[in-house]
Amino acid sequence: MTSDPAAPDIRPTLSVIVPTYREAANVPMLFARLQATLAGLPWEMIVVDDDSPDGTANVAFEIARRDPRLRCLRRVNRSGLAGAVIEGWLASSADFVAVIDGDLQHDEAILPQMYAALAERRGDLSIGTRVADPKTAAGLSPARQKLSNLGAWFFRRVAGAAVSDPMSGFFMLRRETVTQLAPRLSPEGFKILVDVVLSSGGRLKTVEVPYVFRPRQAGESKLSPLVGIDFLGLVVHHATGGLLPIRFVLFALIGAIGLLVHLLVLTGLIERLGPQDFDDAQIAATIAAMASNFLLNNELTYRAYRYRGLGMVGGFALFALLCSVGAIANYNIAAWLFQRQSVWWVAGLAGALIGVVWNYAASNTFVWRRRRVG
Ligand SMILES: Nc1nc2c(ncn2[C@@H]2O[C@H](COP(=O)(O)OP(=O)(O)O)[C@@H](O)[C@H]2O)c(=O)[nH]1
Ligand SMILES: [Mg+2]
Repeated sequence: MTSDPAAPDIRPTLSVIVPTYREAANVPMLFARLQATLAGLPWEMIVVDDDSPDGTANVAFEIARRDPRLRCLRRVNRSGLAGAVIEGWLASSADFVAVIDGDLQHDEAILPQMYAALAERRGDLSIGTRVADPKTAAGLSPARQKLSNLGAWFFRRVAGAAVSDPMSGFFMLRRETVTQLAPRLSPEGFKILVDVVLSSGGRLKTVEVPYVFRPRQAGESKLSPLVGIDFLGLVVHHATGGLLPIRFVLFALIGAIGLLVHLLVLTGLIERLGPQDFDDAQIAATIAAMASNFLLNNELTYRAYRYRGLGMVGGFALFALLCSVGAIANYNIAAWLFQRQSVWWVAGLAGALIGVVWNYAASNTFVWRRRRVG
């Protein structure tokens, strides 16, 4: 036990959830900063770690042995950012729950303001909004700022909610709100705030607290800017009343990009080689499309289970093999349907649908199994 008067077993009013993957160096620093910022409020920090190879969970448990304000959920054979946050929220018994990145990029000093907005019932959802530093104008890079503005504009259109930084991973809500929303949230995503707002049907009154986004100090980023596409997946998922899982939406979206790659490569080769080499051009285009599908799915849809380095060769071979089975099924079903009712586009569409569902199921089950590498 520490001598800090806030430490004795008072039920926490606020649980701050920290999803971590390889953040061993940052966890003790974040805990110390929360102690300074949240002094006077019964709070706890819940680290949800996906079995990081750098021993993040052990670092957290080491602190937890001395101070009950830190708890750690260690997950094995399960990974993914949104799922970790949801599990952390559901492990809390506090009145308010927050989420903050474990890499010190979010400014924890605004937590009391975020808390006050909810406690004083000025809103249901407090969001930490990233803004540029007024002194140095540093913060998000111009490209990221543009992307972020575009995201906010699009979000306003689809969600009808004016949130200036919907991609923010730093926010707070009442635990009862989370309990109501939890069954509708997707554990596969990255942008959990988008999911929360869309799942609530835009009913949550939001309060924004600006802060300057800091550069990462220790460790490295695990998310590429590409994960912003998961935003589209979430929108389609909600537009279909939750029927299509976001992972499937991403998979199908990437499949559509693959089709584009196929047609581009085919056109390019035929223009160069001439139509007599159609068969070779078609094979090359198919391989290029498969490679594009594999790389994008590896980077995005199955990010938590992705192949790296040489492992990618084996992963790609397996993916290509299983997709070939999908292509054969697609071809045969379309041909059979065309014979029976001769509407070409119905037959083609049905074949393609069977193909994408097969490829998705096979990818989930065999290619990106529940495994975690590096
Ligand atoms: N539990 C868990 N945390 C993750 C996972 N991927 C990323 N994180 C954490 O999520 C937070 C944001 O990730 P980060 O790599 O900083 O993303 P960036 O700020 O967009 O570059 C950090 O605290 C990461 O440690 C994951 O698969 N599982
Ligand atoms: Mg970060």
